Amino acid sequence: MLKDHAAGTADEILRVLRDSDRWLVLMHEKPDGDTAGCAIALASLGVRLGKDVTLGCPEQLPQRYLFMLRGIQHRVLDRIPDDFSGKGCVVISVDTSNPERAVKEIEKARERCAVINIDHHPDNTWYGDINWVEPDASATGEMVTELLARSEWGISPDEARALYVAIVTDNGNFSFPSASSRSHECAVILVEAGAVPGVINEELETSLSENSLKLWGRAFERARVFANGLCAVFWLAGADFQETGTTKQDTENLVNFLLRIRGVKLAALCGDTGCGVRVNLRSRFPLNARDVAVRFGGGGHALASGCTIYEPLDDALSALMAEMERHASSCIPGVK
Ligand SMILES: [Mn+2]
Repeated sequence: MLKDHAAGTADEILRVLRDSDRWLVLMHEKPDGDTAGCAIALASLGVRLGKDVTLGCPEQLPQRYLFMLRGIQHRVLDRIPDDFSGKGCVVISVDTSNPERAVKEIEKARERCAVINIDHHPDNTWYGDINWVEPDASATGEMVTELLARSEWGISPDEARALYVAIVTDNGNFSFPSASSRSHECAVILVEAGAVPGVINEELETSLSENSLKLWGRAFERARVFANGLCAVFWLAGADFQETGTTKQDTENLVNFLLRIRGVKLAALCGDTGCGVRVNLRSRFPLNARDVAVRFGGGGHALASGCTIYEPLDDALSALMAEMERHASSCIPGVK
């Protein structure tokens, strides 16, 4: 159940959706299951309501999530289309904490149409006309589930499937500390609306390619545990992607493996993208992945965050490891 304030915002969003004929539903860069599931569910709703819907993404949607589309077209957009303008046009941005992570020119789009921002990242910059931000939600998928459950339109089986994917991919199948009674309540709503957890799990967990496994093998071989066993890193160079025929999309969730090493509470994957080293960070309480990411201009959640370090890989790695060690010793005295 939504608290009063959130319920008011949700009702306002429903009103704008009802009154708008053209919807542009947007995912964030490096799309994950949460942003993809939420955006696909909303696009499906729009199609069901007879709206003119565009589902947009700053880059190609990973193979793993294509099964959610069910005939819905998605477009890679380098910026918000110029002709997306005027009364009846609404941009809906999901799971996207700031304009830099969105399709370009989302802020400019506000001059010509309404922008709705639905997100659960605590560092969301409130860049929309309507901002619904709930850091307690384990996924933006929970919020969209509550939004649709509250509407007169209900949730179709396809939308339920996409929202279930959004939730389970963001809260680790209800295993992360973020998973709450609310997460489970949303799951009940979605299963009753037609989501089949076993089938969804099979779709998600059998999408690995041989090439990505080979890429992961390279990272695993390089795993390094340090700071008295509290921290771990591994890395991938540009050549690793080329030689295995993979892209950075094949590294989603890879960093989580490091947290399975006994004693490790802070983990990082460094991937050389050719224009900076992309760092994925994960932590277990009391260590805080976001505290490390912000030192390099990044952000995210307390236990899952990221940043880009604009240095050669070796320099980026040593700066990162020093910062991780510093953070670990500040949280747990006697590390060094
Ligand atoms: Mn999310």
